[in-house]
Amino acid sequence: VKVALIGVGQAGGKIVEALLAHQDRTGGSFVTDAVAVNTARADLRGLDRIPADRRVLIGGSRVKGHGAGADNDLGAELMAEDVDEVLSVIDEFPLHAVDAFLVVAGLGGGTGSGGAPVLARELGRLYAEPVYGLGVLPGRDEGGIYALNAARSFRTFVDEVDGLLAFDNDAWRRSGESLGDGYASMNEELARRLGVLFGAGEVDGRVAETVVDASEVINTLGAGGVTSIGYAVAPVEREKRGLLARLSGGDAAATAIDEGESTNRVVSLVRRAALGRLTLPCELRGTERALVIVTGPADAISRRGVERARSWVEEETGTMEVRGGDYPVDSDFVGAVVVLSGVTDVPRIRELQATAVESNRAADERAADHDTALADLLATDDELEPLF
Ligand SMILES: Nc1nc2c(ncn2[C@@H]2O[C@H](COP(=O)(O)OP(=O)(O)OP(=O)(O)O)[C@@H](O)[C@H]2O)c(=O)[nH]1
Ligand SMILES: [Mg+2]
Repeated sequence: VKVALIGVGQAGGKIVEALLAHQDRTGGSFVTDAVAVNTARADLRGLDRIPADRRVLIGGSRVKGHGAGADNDLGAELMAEDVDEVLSVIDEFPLHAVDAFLVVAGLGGGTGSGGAPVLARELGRLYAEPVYGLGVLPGRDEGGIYALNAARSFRTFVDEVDGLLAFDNDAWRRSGESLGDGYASMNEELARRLGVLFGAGEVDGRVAETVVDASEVINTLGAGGVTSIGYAVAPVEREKRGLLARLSGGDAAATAIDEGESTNRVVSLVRRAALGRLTLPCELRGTERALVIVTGPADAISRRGVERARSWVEEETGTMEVRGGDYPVDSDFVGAVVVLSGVTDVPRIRELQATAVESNRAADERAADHDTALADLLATDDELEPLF
């Protein structure tokens, strides 16, 4: 699946660059183009892979390149005012090569949180290609304003895209790491998962029926709703295989053993991917659609394993709509990606929405208290005449 990436805000830009770095490292080709949009000039300068003519400063006449300061109403306004500048850069993309757009943003701040849903709406209006979102949820320790921003942005963003991929910083935080180091490794983990998801369906020259194609990815993501992704890897043990083949003395016996082994390996990898840490932790039950992608050297991907894993995912999720296939690559490991789309049992989203509602109520209360306190502090108009 060829995607055009648009990062909005600082997190958006950094994650887009992490995807570009991942693609360079793995020799992939799923990113057709990449743009970064920000209200902060310094954040745009801090990027290093996205070329200067693909960095768009918005809101310059109002916030002078200093950012939206975690005000996502402002972020949305600035994007709406300057969206034509963003669209004119996107218009230069080789669109015939683009299967989908991916709008990436951290939802806790101002620029990405407010701007990403506005941009997604415009893209959806103008282009026939699906528009996906990638929304990053703030950590619990980031505080009330970030939770409130994320909760409001999330519910808006999900309505404006054909599918919202979610990543929860809170679930991926590691203690003892500086925030910067933490983000770098989190962005890499995310890139690895998206690399398999979008890289699948880009396999040239191999048209085996079992290879995942772009339409399977799009049909899984593309009917709206929230998507979470699981991932697991295991090394391929070539020496052991060679030894077994020698000991058993015959090719047929060796193949039989290998097939059983690799079937089990694929099934257990897929289970680990689905039951381990997801990009957005959620219950498997209640998922609307799923996609199982097994990647690695073609001879190590057991077809029977993929089929069994698919049935297992069907049982666990309770949906019949489980697609699956291989994504052959040259590597010394086998990996499994499980895409869960249309997930509904997500404790973290429920919690964010509740926190946001509560902090809204508390803010109203505080504002009222503050008005009373200020009135108390100052003498009244009868006691002291104001200047004008
Ligand atoms: N996963 C990940 N999350 C990040 C990263 N940088 C920031 N975040 C998260 O994204 C949220 C939004 O932060 P920014 O992207 O800096 O905000 P912004 O969109 O630039 O908005 P303003 O600075 O308020 O204009 C933060 O609350 C963090 O939770 C990153 O590199 N990776
Ligand atoms: Mg910023």
